[in-house]
Amino acid sequence: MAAVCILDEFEVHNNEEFLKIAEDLKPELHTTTVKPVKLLEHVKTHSDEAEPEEKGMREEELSALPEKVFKKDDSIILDFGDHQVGYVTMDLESTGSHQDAPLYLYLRFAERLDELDSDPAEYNGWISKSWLQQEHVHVDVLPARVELPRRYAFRYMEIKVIDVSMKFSLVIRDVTLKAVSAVRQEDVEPLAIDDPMLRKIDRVSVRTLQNCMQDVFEDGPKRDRRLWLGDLRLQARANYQTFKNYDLAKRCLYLFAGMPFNEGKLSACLFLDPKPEPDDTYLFDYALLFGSALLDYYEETKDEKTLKDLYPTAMRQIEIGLDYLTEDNIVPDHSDEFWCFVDWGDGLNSQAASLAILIYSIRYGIRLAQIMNDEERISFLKKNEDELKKSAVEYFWDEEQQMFVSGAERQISWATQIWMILARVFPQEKNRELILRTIEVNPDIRMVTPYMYHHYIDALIRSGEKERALDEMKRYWGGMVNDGADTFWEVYNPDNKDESPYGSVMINSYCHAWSCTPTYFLRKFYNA
Ligand code: RAM
Repeated sequence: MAAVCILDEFEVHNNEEFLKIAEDLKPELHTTTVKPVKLLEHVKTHSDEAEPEEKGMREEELSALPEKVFKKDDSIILDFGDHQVGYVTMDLESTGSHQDAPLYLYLRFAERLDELDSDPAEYNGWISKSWLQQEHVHVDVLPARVELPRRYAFRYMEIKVIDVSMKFSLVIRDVTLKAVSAVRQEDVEPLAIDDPMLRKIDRVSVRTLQNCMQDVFEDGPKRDRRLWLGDLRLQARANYQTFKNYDLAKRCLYLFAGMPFNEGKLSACLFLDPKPEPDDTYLFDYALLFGSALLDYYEETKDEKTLKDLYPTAMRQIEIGLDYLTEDNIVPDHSDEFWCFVDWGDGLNSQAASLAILIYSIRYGIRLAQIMNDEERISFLKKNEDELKKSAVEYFWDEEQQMFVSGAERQISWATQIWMILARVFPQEKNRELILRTIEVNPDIRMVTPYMYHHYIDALIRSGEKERALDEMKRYWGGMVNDGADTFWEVYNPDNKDESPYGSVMINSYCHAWSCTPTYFLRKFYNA
């Protein structure tokens, strides 16, 4: 389990003007009515020993649903055809004698069919099991229209009858979903690339993004359903190439800048309800990357008012980052805390990557300062950039191994090399050699999240390895497609498909914003 860094003192300084701008940009959600496309049933046959034996699934047309009569322990799985986010209504009736007892149902919602094979009662991860999408529902009087109050993220809905009575049975007349999103799929231009796998990857990316675009850019509509700064930066990039909903990006940037804490730090994530509030979690890298998200937004929109409003916040994050430097001009090693995210990999030492992310953020800061004609800041940042690049080489470059190391144990990881490449500590040709060497050496400390893979693909493209970047996208995101993804996942480690940062894959999110960026790469760098 990651040690959670809870701040001793946490003082929020709301900027009401910024929060008002964000509130005024709150989107009206589009709604779509969706019906299941088919029914799935576990087929149970009896062997000679009379032991029931699972023999896979039987598929049926949706039209068979109202004809079915459900007794105690009967169940059915409704397949909604694609990943959905929204609100479910069920029309239920009884058949037989008068309903002489409440109907008692168990409902489960799953993003992937496999999830239904697991038992939530066995969940023992370290984050709340309340995220598991399941309900127990009593219905006292039938017929009834049951409107479930919660929003679910799912493709499959399982309905199990815990009990009816000996005298009546259940009939499910209809189940309907009101799907919600801030954007509509039809507003996205088709991808102008013929490769069928890349087209699939693009389609799944766009669906992932759409289902995460709600009141804000959520990280995952199943979990955590909130606005994380690191996720926002990547979602916004994908959004600029697809839905182009600039208002939602602007709203999220103002929300972060509207709720700094302590000496001006940005929180790693925000809650929206009952009212906007920052989480008491600071992540060094996420806060620094605010400037990169702001520059992306400005380059897309040329919205000078927003740039002017939010520029001081971006600069403050860099100053705070610089304040952490040791006498040796490096970032201290906080790898035993949840302090600099980088990736969810077990045992990853993030010290060198933290420094690289600081250098990367300074480069973005310089570009912002240039647009603002802020000469003083430009020279201050350039000086720091040069010095930090020197200390990165001095402390973390291992001449013998020709790779960057991190922490007292001199750990070699994929993440460290990738962030040093993105920080442009070396010129492009040397970066290209480094990324190729990393691929060849394949350090044991691997990447596990699509968030880190995004930066890997970025590093390949920036090092002039565009074709290889395409192959790697096909291998990684294509791997999820081949494993049945309708939307891309929070965690995908091709070497360990049961990987979960939380102690159980049951709680992993299978529609996760930070995984949607192939559409950004494909449309920005490869579209005809
Ligand atoms: C998880 C979420 C989120 C991410 C953080 C660091 O809780 O998956 O997307 O940004 O980790």
